[in-house]
Amino acid sequence: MHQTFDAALEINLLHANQEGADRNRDRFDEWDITCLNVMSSPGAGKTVLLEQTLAALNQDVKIAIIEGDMTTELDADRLRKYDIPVIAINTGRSCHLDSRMVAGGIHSLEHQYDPSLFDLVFVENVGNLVCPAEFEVGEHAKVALLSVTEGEDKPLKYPVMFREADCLLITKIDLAPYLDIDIQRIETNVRQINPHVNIIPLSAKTGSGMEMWFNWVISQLKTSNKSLLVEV
Ligand SMILES: Nc1nc2c(ncn2[C@@H]2O[C@H](COP(=O)(O)OP(=O)(O)O)[C@@H](O)[C@H]2O)c(=O)[nH]1
Ligand SMILES: [Mg+2]
Repeated sequence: MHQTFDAALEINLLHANQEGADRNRDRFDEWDITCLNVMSSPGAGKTVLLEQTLAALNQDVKIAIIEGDMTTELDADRLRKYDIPVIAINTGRSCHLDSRMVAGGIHSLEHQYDPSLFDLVFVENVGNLVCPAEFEVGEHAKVALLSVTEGEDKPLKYPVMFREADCLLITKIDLAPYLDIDIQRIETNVRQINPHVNIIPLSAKTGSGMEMWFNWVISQLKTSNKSLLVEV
């Protein structure tokens, strides 16, 4: 009995969230903004990735960030150093951003800036490999990170995240020589769940693979400027 009630509640919750996500996406579309939802377990390298992406693309692409964190603004403060709008959202006890919270972020952005000036909004989701994958926020594409320190089996154990991802970044590959990890095995496990996902192994520390990532980001822009593509 309880289970039926819980299942119905969950369906309603996800349905309401989806409606909110569609409204958020309509807003982004109105302003020709591409929104990318960046997700991973805590510590996989989301904020470092965004810092380096800002350093590389900020001159040519107008970027804003919606930064989700349970309690602090530590990541938001790291990203504010790049002199771009960073809207911090504290989710409290919730382990993911939902579309209502991101609608609040869009509202703040709209209130403080002219949103039509922006090309790209990154959402850094709360560090969690499960819940964020189930709650769309109005993104145009989902980016999942899996660091080599997390193990080859994670795509099989947390399939929703890896099924939903449009782009999978295998991060911290500079650490692979020190670990008992087979990057090819990670790729094979991901492809079992999501055969056509774009997979980019990279290291924010050595820079390896970063240009492929920047090119993928540029390819997602509505106002795509091919001259920004980097030769790899
Ligand atoms: N060795 C190595 N460390 C990294 C790399 N990317 C991130 N880190 C480190 O991983 C830790 C967590 O990174 P952070 O970006 O805060 O992860 P987040 O919690 O997913 O936002 C930090 O100590 C980073 O310096 C990488 O490519 N190589
Ligand atoms: Mg972070």
